[in-house]
Amino acid sequence: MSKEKARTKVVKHTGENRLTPATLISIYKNILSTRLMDEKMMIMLKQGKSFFHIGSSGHEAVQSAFAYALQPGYDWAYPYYRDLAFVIQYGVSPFDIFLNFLARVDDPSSGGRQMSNHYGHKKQRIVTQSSPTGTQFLQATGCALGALKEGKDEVVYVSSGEGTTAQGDFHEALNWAARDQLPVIYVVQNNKYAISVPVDNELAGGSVYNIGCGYEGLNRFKVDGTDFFESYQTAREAVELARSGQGPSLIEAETIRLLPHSSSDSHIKYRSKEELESDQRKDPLPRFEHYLISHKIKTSEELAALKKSLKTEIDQAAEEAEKAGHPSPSSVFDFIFAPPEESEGLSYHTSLNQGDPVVMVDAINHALKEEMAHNDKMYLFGQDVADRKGGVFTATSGISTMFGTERCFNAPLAESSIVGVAIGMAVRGLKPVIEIQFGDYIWTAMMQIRNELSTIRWRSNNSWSCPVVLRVPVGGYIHGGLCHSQNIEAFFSHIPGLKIVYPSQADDAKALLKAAIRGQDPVLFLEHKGLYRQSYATAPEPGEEDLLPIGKAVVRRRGSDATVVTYGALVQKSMEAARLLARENFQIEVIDIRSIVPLDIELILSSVKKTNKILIVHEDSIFQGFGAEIAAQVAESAFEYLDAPVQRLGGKDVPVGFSPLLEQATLPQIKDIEDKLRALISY
Ligand SMILES: Cc1ncc(C[n+]2csc(CCOP(=O)(O)OP(=O)(O)O)c2C)c(N)n1
Ligand SMILES: [Mg+2]
Repeated sequence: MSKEKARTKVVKHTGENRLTPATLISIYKNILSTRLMDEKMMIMLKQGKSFFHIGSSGHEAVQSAFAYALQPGYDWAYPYYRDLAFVIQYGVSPFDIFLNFLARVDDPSSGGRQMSNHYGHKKQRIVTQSSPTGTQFLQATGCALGALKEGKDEVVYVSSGEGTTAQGDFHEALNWAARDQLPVIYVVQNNKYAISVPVDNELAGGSVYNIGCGYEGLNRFKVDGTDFFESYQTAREAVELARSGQGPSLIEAETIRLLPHSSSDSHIKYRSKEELESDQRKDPLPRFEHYLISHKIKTSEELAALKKSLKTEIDQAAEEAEKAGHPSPSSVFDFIFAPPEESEGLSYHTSLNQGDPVVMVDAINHALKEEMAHNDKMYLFGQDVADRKGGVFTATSGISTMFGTERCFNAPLAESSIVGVAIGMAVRGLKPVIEIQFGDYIWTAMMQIRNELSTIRWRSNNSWSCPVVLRVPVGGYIHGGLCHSQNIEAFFSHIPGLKIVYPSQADDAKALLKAAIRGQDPVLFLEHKGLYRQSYATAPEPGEEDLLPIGKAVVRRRGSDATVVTYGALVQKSMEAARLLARENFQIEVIDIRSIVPLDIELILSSVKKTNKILIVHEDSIFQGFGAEIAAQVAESAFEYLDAPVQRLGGKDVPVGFSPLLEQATLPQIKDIEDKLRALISY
């Protein structure tokens, strides 16, 4: 289909459907079960059995319609917290929902780790959902991109409320999906409120359907989401379009929110009695009942009997779930990273092969090329990464030419898109290795990194993993000013579930990047721009199977008078300071930690126990810099061995200026290290 021919329509119910009476009854049971479960959970909440609930009541028709139009376990689903009717129609049992509600260990969503209503089910292909509104859109888009790359005709469903369409991630997702004509369906359930904020206060023009109009190639539908038949007609059309390669669809489904936003909300504060009454008249449940009776599929007596038996079933499911076990407190540490069995088969080398000398950026380029050849599930994308540019630093030069633009391609200029799409590809078993062009611009992707990427394994209790590698050029000393000089490791080191590597030499860069790519965890791989072509960061090139373990520091220079712990661009400067001091017979030990997370604290402590003095040196500004963590751990674990207070040297707590004089005044210099060391030794 040409992009110009994308469908746009306000759907009108034709009154026709080809569904059998048995199917209609099963749909009715789904809608009714959802309603009964909402009621049951609100009662259990009042009994103090759980802590939170978000109701689906009023949204059931459109949710049931889309779940019915898709193939559970084949198609992929990113349902939002209000999607109970969707998930049970998609094959999750009421018992499993109650396990989630009660935070029990067998809850298939998260084993009691995430709040209720955060759905996930590996077998049904319901991908673990987190709490930020909007992040799911880009991940669903990435999952759809993955389907396309793998040549599968799978469709991806993703949903949210209307308020969430004000988020940038929503618009970024529409842009990418329309650009690549991806098989993804965005179902926006418009219940007119985002908690208390009305839709016309949320969106310019107040219409989700209209707001999608600028994305060429996007099919758009507007339906009455309280009408099952209208919703189902649209769902079938959107699924058919996606499955047959005719592009993504945006559906605005008008729904009603019969309950307050959540169990923590009281909507009588901001909604009128008249409005609430008018919503009741659109309730999909009695409307569906009326349909079944008027079409002589069921009598009202039969429906009453059905309701009674379903209520018993729901009550029993809840009771059974109450008997289930709780997660054990000691399990909190499980699945921050991949369990050891997932990393089996990786063999690490601590002494690397010695090939020809290579500069760091070429070592990285070679690692990427070798790994692209090694793993055909690997995809490489970012801004400007494709040839002929091959990356603004040439790290990806030649790769799209060698492996095709199917596997190495330019992403839109949107960091959240790059990370979100990579997450969606990774959960389905692909290996995205992405480039964020400058660390200074990673911040728009922070939500995807902090609340999604790094939590997926833990929050799904090991059901899902997300081994994305993010390559990020960082650092200063290159006259880059405020926004091309930043160091970012301290911010990210605070996030459990994310490994961080920061090499100082070409050989380490290659062998560590290869280990990151072959591993099963998300890795933030920091590359210092100033080291890319530095002669002192050049090293003999390691071989194709040389992998260095992440989390192992190295002693770059042995000494007995003091230990310098450092990384990145400060390794060479510290080595230089040590060399100058050696002329005065001071012997400085220099440790290059190479990985920020995990931190090789053992090597640091063993050195401090020998030298009894420590200086931590980094380029990033000093206040809350990563050195603070090292200092604290050394003070805690080696206090008795210290002959002087733990010392730190870092960048000044100011932005990096463009003028060489300002830059020099801000970033640590060799002389600064030398002075600090001299003072430390003579303490
Ligand atoms: C990024 C982010 N900001 C704020 C919140 C808090 N929050 C949760 S739901 C919600 C309202 C969402 O409204 P809408 O998208 O219309 O969905 P609805 O709940 O009405 O179905 C808000 C503000 C959040 N979870 N994530
Ligand atoms: Mg809403």
